Amino acid sequence: MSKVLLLHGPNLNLLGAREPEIYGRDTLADIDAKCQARAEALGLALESFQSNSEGALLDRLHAAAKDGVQLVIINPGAFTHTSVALRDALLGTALPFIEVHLSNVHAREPFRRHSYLSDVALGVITGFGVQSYLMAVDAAAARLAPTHDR
Ligand code: CA2
Repeated sequence: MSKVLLLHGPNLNLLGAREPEIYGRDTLADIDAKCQARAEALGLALESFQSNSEGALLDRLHAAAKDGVQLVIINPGAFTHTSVALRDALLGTALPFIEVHLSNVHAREPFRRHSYLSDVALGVITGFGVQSYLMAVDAAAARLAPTHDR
């Protein structure tokens, strides 16, 4: 079974409580459960992890690479726009990854238009709420299938 890691960055543990007009009403636990169900249906083993700490996210990526994780789905939260360290960890571990965002980062403040990760991601899904994550799980399954269409 292919192993996929779902990583959530800072403040995403607050989902469901505030700013539902931007981020929707699902809690992080709801999102994890929906992704887990989709992954299971597609034959993927999915683990998820959230941290508000950049170092903890880097350590989880390093562990994932050693642990045979084949693909990462990541919502880096605000670290998207700030973190060279996260970019270096993703490149350094050589883990292929899909960047996801709940909101459309291109339709918000100008500083959200720049990502330190997008140019080295397999792809970016932004603006579809919880569907962004589910589309990423579908894309991961397609990518990890023995013969995938490019
Ligand atoms: O749209 C996304 O998924 C973001 O990655 C969310 C980040 C933001 O910094 C990115 O630009 C886009 C923020 C996550 C904060 O989540 C909250 C949830 C509820 C209440 C407050 C913040």
